[in-house]
Amino acid sequence: TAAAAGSSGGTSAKTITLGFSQVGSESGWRAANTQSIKDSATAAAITLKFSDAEQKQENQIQAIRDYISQKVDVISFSPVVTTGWDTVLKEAKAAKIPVVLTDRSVDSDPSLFVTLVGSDFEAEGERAAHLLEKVLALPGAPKTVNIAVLEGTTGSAPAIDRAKGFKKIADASHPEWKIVASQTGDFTRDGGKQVMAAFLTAHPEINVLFAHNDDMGLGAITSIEAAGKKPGTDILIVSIDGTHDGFVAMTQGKINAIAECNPLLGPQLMDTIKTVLGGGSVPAWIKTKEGDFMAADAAAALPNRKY
Ligand code: GYE
Repeated sequence: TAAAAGSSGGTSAKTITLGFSQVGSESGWRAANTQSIKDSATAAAITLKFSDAEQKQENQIQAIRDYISQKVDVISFSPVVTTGWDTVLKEAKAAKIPVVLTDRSVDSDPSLFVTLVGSDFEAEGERAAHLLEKVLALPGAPKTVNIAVLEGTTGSAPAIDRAKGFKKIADASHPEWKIVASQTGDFTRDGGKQVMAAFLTAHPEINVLFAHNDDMGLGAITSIEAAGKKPGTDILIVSIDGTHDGFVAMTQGKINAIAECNPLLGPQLMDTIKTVLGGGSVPAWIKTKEGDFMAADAAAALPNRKY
């Protein structure tokens, strides 16, 4: 009846429109994350407006402003860096559009967003350090440990927190670990390749590489081989993510261990959005479960990897 149609209020299944601003297309992890978000929005019958910020904060701020003016129901984004978000988050709040962060967090007043769906990066840094302990306990491992670090994007939550977690374990238990070089490779293969080439020239004593993601580790492998050294043997490598290509490099013995960071956040994100828009409450941080892998486990695990 007309009356029923007119009073469709609260319980009706209005289609949700989500405005999502992605970091960029910098890595294999990111490609899997983007696919997961697109697939799970379709599966959840959520209309997705998607934009790629090409690793630039100003592009993300612009995308968020566009979503506010388009009056989307909810905004989600993975912030490139941790700082500089207060103004635009306040604009979303004033427009009564909830913001659900995913993957990376911000350094802002926590009342400006509803929750974060993503990983514990500091724990990942600690796990990478513990994996390095295991790698260094294998036969033939060096006793003098000269570490090169390929950092993620400067100012990003995963770069800050992975460095912090790794340092925590190194400082607490490993006076024999020396970080001889540490620089950003921007989470890209090319960045890892370029920076590692420079490291190898300046610091021929490097015998361990901690890469904040697999892609930079894979780029570094190219430079290590070009310098006539054997990745995984002359230079031990531990990285983070657990992408398909990272696992392949482990099966080849070129990466020694990987701390997994799960990019398949889409289903949890869509569930969270539905709960939030339905008036339900959610925890301040919805953490992702992840595993640790040594090269010896890689061949058995590879067929079951989802990204
Ligand atoms: O590790 C890296 C990507 O924010 C967890 O971003 C993510 C990181 C991931 O570029 O590969």
